[in-house]
Amino acid sequence: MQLAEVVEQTYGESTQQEARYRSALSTFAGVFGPGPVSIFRAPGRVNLIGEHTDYNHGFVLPVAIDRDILLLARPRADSSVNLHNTEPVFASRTFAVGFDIEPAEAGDWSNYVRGAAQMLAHHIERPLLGMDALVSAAPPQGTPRGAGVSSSSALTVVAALALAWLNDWSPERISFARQCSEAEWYVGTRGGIMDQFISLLALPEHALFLDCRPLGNGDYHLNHVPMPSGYRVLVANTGIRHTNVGGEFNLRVAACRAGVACLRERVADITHLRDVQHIAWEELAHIVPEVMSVSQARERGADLANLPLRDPDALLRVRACCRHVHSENRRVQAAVDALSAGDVTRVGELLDEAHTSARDDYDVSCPELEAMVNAVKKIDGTYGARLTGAGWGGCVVALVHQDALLDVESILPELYGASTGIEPHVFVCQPSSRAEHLLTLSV
Ligand code: NG1
Repeated sequence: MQLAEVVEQTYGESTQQEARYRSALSTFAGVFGPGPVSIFRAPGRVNLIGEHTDYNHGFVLPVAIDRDILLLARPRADSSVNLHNTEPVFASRTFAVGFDIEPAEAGDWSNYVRGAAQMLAHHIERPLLGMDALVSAAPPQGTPRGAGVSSSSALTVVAALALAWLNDWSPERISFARQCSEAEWYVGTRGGIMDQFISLLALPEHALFLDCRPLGNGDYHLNHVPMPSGYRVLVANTGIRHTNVGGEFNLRVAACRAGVACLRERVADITHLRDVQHIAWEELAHIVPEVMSVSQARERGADLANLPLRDPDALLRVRACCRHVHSENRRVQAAVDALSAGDVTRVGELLDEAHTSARDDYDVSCPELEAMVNAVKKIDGTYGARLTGAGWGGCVVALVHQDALLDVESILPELYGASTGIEPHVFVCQPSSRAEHLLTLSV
């Protein structure tokens, strides 16, 4: 197949995308010389609904977005990985594939590729070939960074996919997605599985229902849910960068684990809030105290090991946090039903309820997220609006009818800017396809 055909198959007709690929190919030839080159891509994602459920073994419903990372690669005869980036702020890097790859300094872009390479070295039981590789991830077609659309996981996935393919290793996708999520721990965060799963398993025009509870055999229950035609996914970045390394994220995790300890009174041996999902909340609420301190939660038997918590007197809003997780899991299931029935109005209501629950029960909103949600709601043709990702900043997600796209792109930044003084980054996307090797050609 020719490049133009592959690009059209992946994005629909797009002269910008074709120009982006041609420019990356010519940069590759300039940096690494003429010869064969293989092209890989991995999409970023946005979570439609299912927030703070993944680490409670609950449900999520992400979509892959049509903003992706390209990696162009040629295998080497040795184990070196030579990395070049089309954006000059990301300096070129070299390392050797192996069991124990030395990390670059914290925050360095190459660490995502190092993590992927080290993971593969542990899974492929033979010496691995390295690669000469060019990464192209610049917006607008690339995944924006720090915008809550998981550009980091897309880089991990595309690097792992390329190295696996160049080394003739074709793993089964679900276990590969799990391996990629573990590969990302290399950079020092202990994230969940959602981002790598959606990047590797997405279908065009579908969301992915993912049950984050592993089945005994290492498998997961997942289900592709068709998105209604004529609608797009709106992602509106507040411009407030959130970080999960501050103490608040861990306090929410601790509140859930405290809830688990208390709920053992009702169901012995439970390990995650997921284990009480089948019981009506009204039967559970009184078992969970409204508030507990970190030290009270420990005394009650909460498993807070490996969770850095600075202040033993910090208060955990245990009942409200557990209520959020319980109700959110049910909303995810209801959203799957509504999407499958093409009932966009119902999906919008569920997104709105999810936002209220995240704000009032989980307490993870902030004034800018509220301003963005309110601004989105003022535009006809939008359905629901909720914070997506951990909260405290980042993005709002909504569904939008295709007839309202122009309004969204012009009016939304004005409305949000007027109430916050911040110029937001707003984009509309179509659910995209999974990470793939697209083509091998000569330059
Ligand atoms: P974001 O804020 O998109 O990085 C974080 C967690 C997710 C999930 C959400 C809340 C990491 C890397 N990511 O997402 O796994 O828990 O918060 O739903 O920890």
